[in-house]
Amino acid sequence: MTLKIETRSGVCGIGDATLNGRELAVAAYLEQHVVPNLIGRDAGRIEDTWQFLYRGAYWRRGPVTMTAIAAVDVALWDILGKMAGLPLYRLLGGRSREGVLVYGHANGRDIEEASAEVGRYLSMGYRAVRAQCGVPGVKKPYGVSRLKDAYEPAESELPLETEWSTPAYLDIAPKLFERLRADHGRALELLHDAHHRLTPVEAARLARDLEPYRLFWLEDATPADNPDGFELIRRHSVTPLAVGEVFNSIWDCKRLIEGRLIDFIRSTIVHAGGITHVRRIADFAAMHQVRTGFHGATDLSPVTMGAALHFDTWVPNFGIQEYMRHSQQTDEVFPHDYLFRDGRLYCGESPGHGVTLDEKLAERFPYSPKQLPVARLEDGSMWDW
Ligand code: CS2
Ligand code: MG
Repeated sequence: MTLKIETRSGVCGIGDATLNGRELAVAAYLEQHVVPNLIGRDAGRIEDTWQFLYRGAYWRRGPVTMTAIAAVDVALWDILGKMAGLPLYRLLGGRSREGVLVYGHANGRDIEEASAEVGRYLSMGYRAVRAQCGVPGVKKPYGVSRLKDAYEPAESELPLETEWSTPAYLDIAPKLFERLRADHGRALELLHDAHHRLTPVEAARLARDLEPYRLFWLEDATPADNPDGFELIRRHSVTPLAVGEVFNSIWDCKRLIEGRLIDFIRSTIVHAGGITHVRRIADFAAMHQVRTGFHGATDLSPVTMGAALHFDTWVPNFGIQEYMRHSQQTDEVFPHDYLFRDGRLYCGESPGHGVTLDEKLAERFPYSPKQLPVARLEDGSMWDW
């Protein structure tokens, strides 16, 4: 879902509005409730427009609202860059680093295959890799996909039913990382995503069991709806923790950050109110030694990737950026100037965020609704996917 804003003088900016599996809700929110408020406004009043859309709606926060606001915000920053003739990172305050460290996803049906995939990522030049593997006895476990470069878990019109077994997972996950360190050494950065499936005490056990393998982070160890759970994990382990891809506001992050209950904040531009809001989150995180680690699965569009890379190039407390490659079709629909070299992404120097939209080509790919899977325990109980 892409929003295009055009000024009276003919300058265009684009913003990503993709909320995977709930796309049309954001489209309706934009079309019916946001766009009529934008007509005739000064495109340069980015902060005021943000406040207008956030405070002015009375109903605050939530993924649909914050994704819609993000789309407007990113499109306006893009316009500002084009009007100033400057790349976005320069508008934010200039370069803090040359390139942006990224991680890709290696996964396999078993430990053997996952380790071979990590090797493949290393040979592509990656310095950091997220690793996931199959769980014995579990059909369609999280993170093991047919696609090896992209990551598109929303596969069917109605949610795919998948299975989950926490005991089997807690048994295999440390074995995976033991093997990865044995096969690939200590220099590589390794990451892992538990995708919200553990209770706090289970997450504490996993974080502790993974300590010998020095993870860069353990992600979404337990659902963050209740941030208190992270205190329990912290009491038992020094494995760094990352959280926040499903957050949409600084208020979701506040307690976790100020309590130093996490090490990396994952909330990214498209789902957390755009550059204007994520900048506040990053500054707040910096005060508590928490670094950024933006979500960057392929179900976030190249527009979000482009904007995130400018942000990552500027933000002082940068940690890492997730990077899965979009399909060739997606790359063609969204021409962009960022590039990957030796494990890092480099944003370009074109004005704005450097990503454009080929509207003619996009017409060739009509919307086909897909929802994310759901997960159930072996006895049929609904679980977190
Ligand atoms: C995942 C996401 O990349 C990640 O860390 O947790 O890919 C997530 O599953 C999807 O973006 C959901 O649409
Ligand atoms: Mg994740």
